[in-house]
Amino acid sequence: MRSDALPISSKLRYATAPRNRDFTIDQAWSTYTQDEHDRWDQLFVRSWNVLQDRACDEFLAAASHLELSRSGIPDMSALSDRLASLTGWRVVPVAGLVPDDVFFQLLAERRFPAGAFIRSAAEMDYLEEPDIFHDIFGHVPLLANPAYAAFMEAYGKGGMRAMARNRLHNLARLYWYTIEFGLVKSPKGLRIFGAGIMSSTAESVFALEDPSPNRIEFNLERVMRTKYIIDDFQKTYFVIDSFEALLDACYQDFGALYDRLREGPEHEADDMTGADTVLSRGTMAYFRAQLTNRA
Ligand code: HBI
Ligand code: FE
Repeated sequence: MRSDALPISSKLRYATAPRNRDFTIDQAWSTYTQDEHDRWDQLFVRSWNVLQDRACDEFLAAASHLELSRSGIPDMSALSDRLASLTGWRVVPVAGLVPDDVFFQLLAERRFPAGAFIRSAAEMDYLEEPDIFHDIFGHVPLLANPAYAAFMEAYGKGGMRAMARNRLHNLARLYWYTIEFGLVKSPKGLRIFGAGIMSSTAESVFALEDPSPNRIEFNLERVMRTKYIIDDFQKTYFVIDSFEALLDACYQDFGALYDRLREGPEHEADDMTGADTVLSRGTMAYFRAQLTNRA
């Protein structure tokens, strides 16, 4: 290699690495370049500052306790030892998105798959496939919370049943509106707990402070009936009372619920229904401006 040649992207490096039957790979931590470690540090500092007084206390406390920091990409094995001593969860390296059934099997075993690659310098604000910053910074701290940890394991176990009953799209909406984009009440006001929000500084501000989106109290069936947006901020954020309350609402056989979901309405991402407990009705101003910009 010429000394001025670009190093192979970390995404490609892992995509071509040998893979185990459960889709896990070797993180090969010593192969990260200084640039890649620096990119983690930049992402970390930026998010950490924005998330003070925006992320839920459980997230901030656990991130510190697990020693997530501005000192380079974490070694998943050492991080897993710290996490496992709290809730038994481990974080395992994968090359990228894994098939749904593999994903559910890993969660059912309290193993969270994390992309081993880090985004390129051109993708600091937006990327399509979850990288190590999203997966570790966004998802891992709350796996230290016992109720959240139990919810994720139950989600993995429920995934197989949802697939067998053709209701995966409904279950995926639950994951989306809680684990990825959920808000939680706190004595000091609404706080972020969703990993998709945590790993985006722009959405961390938008989700809590912008007048555009709806903020509605979490209701399991309502959420499972609601479509979502994958390429922009959410039009509706659902708000849970606590991780215990989320676990309680979902710790049931979803069979009867899946039967009901075969009929009745599907809601658009910005719909409101008469049964909603609305915390703030969005103006949707941001989304109208987007339409104009894109036209
Ligand atoms: N694989 N690595 C990885 N990470 C995910 O979040 C993930 C996945 N495969 C499937 C998947 N998510 C979703 O289809 C489920 O949440 C439904
Ligand atoms: Fe995620």
